[in-house]
Amino acid sequence: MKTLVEFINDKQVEYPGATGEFTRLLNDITIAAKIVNREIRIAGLADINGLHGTTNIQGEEQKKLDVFANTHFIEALKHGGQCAAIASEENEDLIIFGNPYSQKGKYVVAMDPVDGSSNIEVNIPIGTIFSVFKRITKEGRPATVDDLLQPGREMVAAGYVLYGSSTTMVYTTGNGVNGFTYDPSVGLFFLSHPDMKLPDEGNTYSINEANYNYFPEGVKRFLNYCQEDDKPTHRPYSTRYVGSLVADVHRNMMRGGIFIYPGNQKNPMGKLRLLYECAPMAFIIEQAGGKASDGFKPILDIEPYDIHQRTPLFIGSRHMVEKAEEFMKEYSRELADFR
Ligand code: AHM
Ligand code: MG
Repeated sequence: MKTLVEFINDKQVEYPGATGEFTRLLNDITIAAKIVNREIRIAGLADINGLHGTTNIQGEEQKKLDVFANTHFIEALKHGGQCAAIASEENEDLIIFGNPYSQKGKYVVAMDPVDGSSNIEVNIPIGTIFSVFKRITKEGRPATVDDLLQPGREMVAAGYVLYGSSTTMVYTTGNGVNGFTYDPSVGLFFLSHPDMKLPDEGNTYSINEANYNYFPEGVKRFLNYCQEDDKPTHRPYSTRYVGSLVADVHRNMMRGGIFIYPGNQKNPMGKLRLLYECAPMAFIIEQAGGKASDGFKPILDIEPYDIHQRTPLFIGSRHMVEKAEEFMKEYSRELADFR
């Protein structure tokens, strides 16, 4: 049984000249994930449920667990010293570490410490999402927002932690995807899902259908397609919607399927954030053989202009995402230029 730490260390050996900094960074993320996991597992007993009494940059009320997880991930990365700055869903501004003129960290991180916050109190799976970039500004100088505003294709690593019936960490460094399950009795993640691959087809679609009336025509047509009777293609498909992106994407990762959070008339760019929700999930899914798009082009090709910007998301099994894109291109073409 290989542990996550052994796995990360073994990978480092494959890169001659590797300094171990990236390895340390990933290990720090793992440590924070374990601390957050411990807290989640006692939610309901400890006083960790409920509101923190503050709102984040998106005007959403922060839960106690949002704030707890955010603090622990920030602390872990700060003490490690490899990370020069963090963009977090919970902080309006970039968090820049240390004396700005003695920045040593080579990397910057974007993260959603607790994704699916609305599910915390009702004991439904939630997650953590992160992406890692190499900074483009010079080491030794303060990191800037430009270090984070890189297209997803430049990412050096991305991962998610799913706090579900078990706790699983899935990550990629651009060379396949591997999943690790946490064994609480020994406090270690073990490799449980080596070289994860997403089926090209699936028969599940996940979308918040309550917004149907506001969806673009292309999405409505795709949903009609999913609901049609057609034995050879196993339609009608099934709907599954947890309301935690990590859980919905992880299910599709294991079984195939598509997750959609489209733009709608009220929010043309949808709800989900590019840097710390959509792009890392897109990197993982592409590495596992799937596809992620904004309906017209790959999520990983989007040039970010704001650390908190949003994007529509179509993600999952390759053929299903391509089908959804066909409908978008045929019936909602006018939105393509809007993005
Ligand atoms: P959060 O980061 O504030 O928790 O919001 C993101 C979550 C995703 O996990 C999930 O897919 C989506 O919001 C659900 O939104 P909705 O309730 O509109 O369906
Ligand atoms: Mg969140």
